[in-house]
Amino acid sequence: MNPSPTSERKFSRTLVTSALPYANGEIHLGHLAGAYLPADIYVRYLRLRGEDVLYICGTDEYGVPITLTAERQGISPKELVDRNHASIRKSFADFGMSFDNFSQTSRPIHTETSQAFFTDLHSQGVFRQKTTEQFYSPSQQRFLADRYIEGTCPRCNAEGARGDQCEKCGSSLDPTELIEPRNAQDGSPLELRETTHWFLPLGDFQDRLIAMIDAHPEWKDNVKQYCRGWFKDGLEDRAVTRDLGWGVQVPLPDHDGKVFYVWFEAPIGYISSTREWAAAQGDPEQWRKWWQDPETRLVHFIGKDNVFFHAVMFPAMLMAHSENYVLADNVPANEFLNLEGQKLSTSRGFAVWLPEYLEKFQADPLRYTLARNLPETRDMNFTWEGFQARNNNELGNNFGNLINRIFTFVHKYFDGVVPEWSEAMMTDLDRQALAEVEADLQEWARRLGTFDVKAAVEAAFHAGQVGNRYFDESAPFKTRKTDLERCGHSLGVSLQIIRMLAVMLAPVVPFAMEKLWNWLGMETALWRGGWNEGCRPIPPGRKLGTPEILFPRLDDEVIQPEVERLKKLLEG
Ligand code: B3M
Ligand code: ZN
Repeated sequence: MNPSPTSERKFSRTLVTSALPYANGEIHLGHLAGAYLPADIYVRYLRLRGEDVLYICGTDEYGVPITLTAERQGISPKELVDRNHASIRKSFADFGMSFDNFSQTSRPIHTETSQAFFTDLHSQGVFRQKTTEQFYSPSQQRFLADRYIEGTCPRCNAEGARGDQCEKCGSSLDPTELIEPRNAQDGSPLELRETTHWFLPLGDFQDRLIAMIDAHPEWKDNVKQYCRGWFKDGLEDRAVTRDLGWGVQVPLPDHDGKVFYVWFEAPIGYISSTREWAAAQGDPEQWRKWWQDPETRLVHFIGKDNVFFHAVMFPAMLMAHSENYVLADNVPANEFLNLEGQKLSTSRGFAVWLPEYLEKFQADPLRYTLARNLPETRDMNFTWEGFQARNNNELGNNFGNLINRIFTFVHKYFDGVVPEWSEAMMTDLDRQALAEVEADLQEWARRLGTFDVKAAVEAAFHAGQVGNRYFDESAPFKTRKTDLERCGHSLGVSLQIIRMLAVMLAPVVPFAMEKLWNWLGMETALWRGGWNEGCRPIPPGRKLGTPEILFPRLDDEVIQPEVERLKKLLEG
């Protein structure tokens, strides 16, 4: 049987994080396919294997986009993030995301943790201070972030270009390039004033970061390529403070109202969420076992746009800290998910939002559809038609139908009790089917161990096909009339295939597989080492539960309205 996922690397526990979603709006399919579903499948796999795993996340609640949204809605940033945190937490829970803790970076524990982290680096003299000129608004008596500045685009002369980008010609800009820069909110003139910020000298850590990447040839090519590109250009100093109102205040007497740059404190949010979890366990210091013990394997699940902050900036921060932190053992970053062949666009509402999806559909079909088509090495595409096909043809016909036929036969002809089946009665057909599914189970475990979720689910799908083929060829619907003993034996063999399918599908479609696990009368808790029992034969004589339809069909009348909705958005 496969060695445990962490034993090859001499780790005794795994700490898994998913990128903290901005509390600026809802979760959509692109988020799920990127940093969340693959992580949840991996964490559930480790729990199935009885591994010691902690899954940490929470909402990322600072940054300019959040203050812009709050101002547009006429509420405070705190009201906005609290409302969105609650909605994101609920939709994640309903989708089956099995976090051990889901915190908020606007909570006091994060302020305390990130300020202590900054103070440690500052007291070591890690930061460089630089004075630069920034736009100051006399009318609002504050420095303005790029998004709060507008003017005439120097490239295309369009009005209303923003300090960071011109929407008209797409040029990325520096605010000082704008013609007649002014306050985007009240149109008042601006003036350039000096301001001093603290910078993390990333170049000082470049050699250690290169050594870290080189020590992990198993990391995905996209991640290694991005990093090597940044190293080739030479890592520059990175500001860790901003002149903003909403953020974690710089804990220095001369902070002058400055706050941390969101990407400095957000990754520290993984640590504060772990501290919050440890305190809730009644053992506040336990967080150190997860972050400062070399036997912890740290894995960050993210989207490709977050590689710099997880493979360069955060590791450099951890290296700089005076205490020994573990560094990421892997950063499996996914590419992007497109929708009906188009790029997702939250600004145009061209997305499938998780709360709206869950109002009409179950979580399992979406988990399965996304898992079968994850953007692991290149951007992938979601279509409603494909979703319907995966649900009806694969979940329904391949798995659901097989499970239902076997349970129905056992209930109808063997009183719902696992029939006599034995080694002595095995035929080549029986042995071949079991060997193929056992090989699929091994492949499934191997693939999940290297974060190849899509290939792991493919192995489970193949096992379902073998199960269906075996049922048809062993033909219990015939042998029940001619040789009831043979009929019982083949149903017993089919139930061994079903228990292995239950293990393989559990991380992907947990809601359905928890039901199946109970119907099979399994004694071990599925998510606390269910793998061991799932790999042992189900003996004759065990009473089986009564099945129900696990994956209801989805007909055109529920799919078409979703297709039409997106078409209307595209037509504009
Ligand atoms: N809030 C997610 C994003 O860039 C960002 C991740 C923070 S992880 C510390 O969409
Ligand atoms: Zn322009």
